[in-house]
Amino acid sequence: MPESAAPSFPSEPQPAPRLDETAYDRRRLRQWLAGDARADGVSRRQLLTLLAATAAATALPAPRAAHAADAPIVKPLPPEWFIQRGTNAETRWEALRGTGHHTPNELFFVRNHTATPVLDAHEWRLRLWGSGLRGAHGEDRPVEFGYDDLRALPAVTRTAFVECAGNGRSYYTSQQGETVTGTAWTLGAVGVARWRGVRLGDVLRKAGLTSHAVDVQPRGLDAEYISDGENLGRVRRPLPLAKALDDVLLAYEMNGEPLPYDHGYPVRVLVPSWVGIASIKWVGDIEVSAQPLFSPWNTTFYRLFGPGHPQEGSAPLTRQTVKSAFELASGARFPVGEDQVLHGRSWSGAGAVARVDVSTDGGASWRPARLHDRPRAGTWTRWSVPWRPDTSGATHVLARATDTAGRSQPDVAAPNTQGYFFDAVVRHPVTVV
Ligand SMILES: Nc1nc2c(c(=O)[nH]1)N[C@H]1C(S)=C(S)[C@@H](COP(=O)(O)O)O[C@H]1N2
Ligand SMILES: [Mo]
Repeated sequence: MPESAAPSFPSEPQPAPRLDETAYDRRRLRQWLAGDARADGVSRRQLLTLLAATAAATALPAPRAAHAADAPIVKPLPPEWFIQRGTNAETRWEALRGTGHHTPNELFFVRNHTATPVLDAHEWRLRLWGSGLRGAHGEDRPVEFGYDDLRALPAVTRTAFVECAGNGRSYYTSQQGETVTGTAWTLGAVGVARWRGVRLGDVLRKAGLTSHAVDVQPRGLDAEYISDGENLGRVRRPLPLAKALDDVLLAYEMNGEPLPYDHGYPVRVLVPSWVGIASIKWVGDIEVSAQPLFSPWNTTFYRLFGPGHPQEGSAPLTRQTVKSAFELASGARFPVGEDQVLHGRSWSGAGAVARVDVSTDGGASWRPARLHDRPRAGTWTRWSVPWRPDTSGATHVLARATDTAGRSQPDVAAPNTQGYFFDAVVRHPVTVV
């Protein structure tokens, strides 16, 4: 999404009669986003900033339809922060150096099956329906909540990572020689934010949850997903009721700001410690079912297939594995004989990371890293190690985390056809000059 991508058209449509400048300005910005307005001499970034400000600050009615942006991702993606991968954007780990425990919203990775829809919070409704609710709440007769209804419920805040199940996928190929399908992420499909919202459990109970309910299935308002020519419908994935009632949020804030468009505005599901696909963005409805549910996202996708796994695939993926990353570019260069401090972060879906060992000699010797966070479940622990490289040449730095559940990163990750759950120690190339 280069800056020059701001669309311009030869004939500008005449603006509608202007009743209210604020409302009109917001509509104009949306039209621009949809490629229907000119923006000569104004930077894309400036317009996006305006757009975010009006979305956060105004409560005026706007057209119901979601306008698909002219690019799959709305926010700026400067190449020093992101690696663009199709409809997705991977955070560069070197850009996280010095950013604090929480990933700034502007730096947070984006995983979109299609494109970010630009929704209006005050037109938005959350619809709950299904056989697990009291009363006859079919899809045509849902229980509805508006944005203000959710905002009026007790709010909770929690720090949690969102990580794609395919994070680290490219290392199956580069480190293990395996062929896998899917986005070739390195380690930047993860971020930590402070999420604020309401408990999904509170909303389910208000909607009339019965003791017969077993699964809930949130569904996004983004476009239907076409895979290999087949329309799989809108992104949706069943969540067992036990998890839904445990620690799941319907989040409307990220790091103290309204959710950015790309991260689910106005409301997303946030499922702590689980694979990112569980955290449905732009949630529009939730089926509450007395029967178990299936979707492509817990059958075809997000199970482990291939030799070493059951024919029908593993159980659906839930908690994330253990991983570590250096806040360092691949191939970073260091002067010989000078004192360095290497920084990184480690995280796990099964518990806190309370121990990290680092090697600066390609895995020959290891020493414990100093931890910079009190280890907490559901988020990462930052760490550092001093290093004085004494011989020039190419080498690898490695980090191995151990979580409080006793899981440690292996040398080799269990291969699977779709390249999920790469948890092995990554050999990070560096050069001493
Ligand atoms: N509606 C919807 N929700 C979605 C997705 C999507 O494409 N559409 N992608 C999922 C996947 S695979 C991941 S990893 C996370 C990424 O969240 P982020 O883009 O906020 O980082 O969102 C999940 N929720
Ligand atoms: Mo994902």
